[in-house]
Amino acid sequence: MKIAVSRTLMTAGVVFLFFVPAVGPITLGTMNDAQPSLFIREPGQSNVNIYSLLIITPAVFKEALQPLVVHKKSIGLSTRLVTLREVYHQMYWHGRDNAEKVKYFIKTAMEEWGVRYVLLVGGRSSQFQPTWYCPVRYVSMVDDWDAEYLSDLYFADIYDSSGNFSSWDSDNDGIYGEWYPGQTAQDINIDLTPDVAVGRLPCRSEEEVETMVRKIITYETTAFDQPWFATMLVAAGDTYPQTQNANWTGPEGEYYGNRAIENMSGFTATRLYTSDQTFTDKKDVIREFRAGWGFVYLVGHGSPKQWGNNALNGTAFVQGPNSNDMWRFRNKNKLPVCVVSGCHNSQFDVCLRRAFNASTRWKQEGIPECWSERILREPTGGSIAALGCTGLGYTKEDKISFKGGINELEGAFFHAYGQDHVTVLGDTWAAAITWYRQTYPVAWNSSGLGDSWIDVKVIQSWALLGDPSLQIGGYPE
Ligand SMILES: [Ca+2]
Ligand SMILES: [Ca+2]
Ligand SMILES: [Ca+2]
Repeated sequence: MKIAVSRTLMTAGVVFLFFVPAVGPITLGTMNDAQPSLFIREPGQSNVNIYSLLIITPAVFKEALQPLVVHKKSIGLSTRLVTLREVYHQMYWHGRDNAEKVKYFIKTAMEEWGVRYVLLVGGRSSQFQPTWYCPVRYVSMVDDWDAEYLSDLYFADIYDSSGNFSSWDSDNDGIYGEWYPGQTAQDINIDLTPDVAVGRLPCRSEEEVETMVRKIITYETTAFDQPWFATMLVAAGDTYPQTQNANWTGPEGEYYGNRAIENMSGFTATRLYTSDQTFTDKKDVIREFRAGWGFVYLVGHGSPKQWGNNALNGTAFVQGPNSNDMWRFRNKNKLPVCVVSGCHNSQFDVCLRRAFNASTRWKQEGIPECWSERILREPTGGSIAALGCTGLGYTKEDKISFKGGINELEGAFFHAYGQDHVTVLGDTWAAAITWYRQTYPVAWNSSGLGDSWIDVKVIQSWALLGDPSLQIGGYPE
């Protein structure tokens, strides 16, 4: 009888033994739905470079993702697709809920396969029930707007600073990332540094998956050396009017836009700024978007539906494109990486049900998809990826120290790409978060809503919607 013994899969101390006789798999102490381990390795076999990219998806999207798997393999990126059913079978003994099972699976896949990039496929599966195609993690960093918000960083911060599984729930009560206003953190010492690059395609139908697969394949095979790629569009304004606070001098959004441009060596930039009235209406952004850009950076204020910024000194709010305008871009296959700076633009749990509640309707959460989801899957153009906030986007103006905030994190992203040449999208995302994490150490015993609390929210809420293994600028033929 051939006996294969997997490594201890997880930290819970349960050795998962698989005996594999001729008649098929029999497992020790598991239920009858247990399956052979995906992680069996031969004695002495070192297989830590087996797969670079792990795609986790519900079975319903598996077929639509096959062309992406074929494409990734064809460009030399070893890729493994697993369904959530397989994940839950493999992690039968691990994880208190489905999101934690996914996280344990990612940990095992890193250790047994050498996975570096994880693509989560699936958004909400209902506009009326709180159900998902692929699990999400809410964190309880409560402020007077967000009782909780989504954090995909949870799936990337696998290890704590001691190398142990990072649960984000140190008090072990099944509520994650708890830090309430005016109190010290209940879930402390969360590492927050990514150990693997994680992105999500928050798709809700096979058709949306097909659109994203087509966009990714087209981008990676055609963007290389194209003149449009070496260009960057920035739209911004006076995020904080000085009329409201003497410290809020000058147009902050434009300042950060200029800094991003300075970091993007070799890129030709176009600025649409409210201060010189090149940005006075959303038509200005829509018109320019059509030309196609390597990067688009929109710096201002947002909601799940809208984005814009103030005219100088806050004399008026200039609306930029909202989620109903994406079809107007018509930039076809010239797809930018879009960094949208504002509150809630990437709040990908919005749904129609929230239109029936006065508070969530007022917050513009009663819509079928958020701004970043919409631009990501627009079939006639839009973007190849969207980076933005799932909650309130705190800036340095919200901090006592007057340093850091979401704009600094975005700047680190452009610095990582333009100066440090980190060209795989998920790595660029991770580099920015890692820089921020190191630059602004967290005091977990400080008060909720204070500077450390803000720093935690800034990096937890900054979601990468897109393929983390995307080669920015595509591959040469
Ligand atoms: Ca970590
Ligand atoms: Ca907790
Ligand atoms: Ca200002």
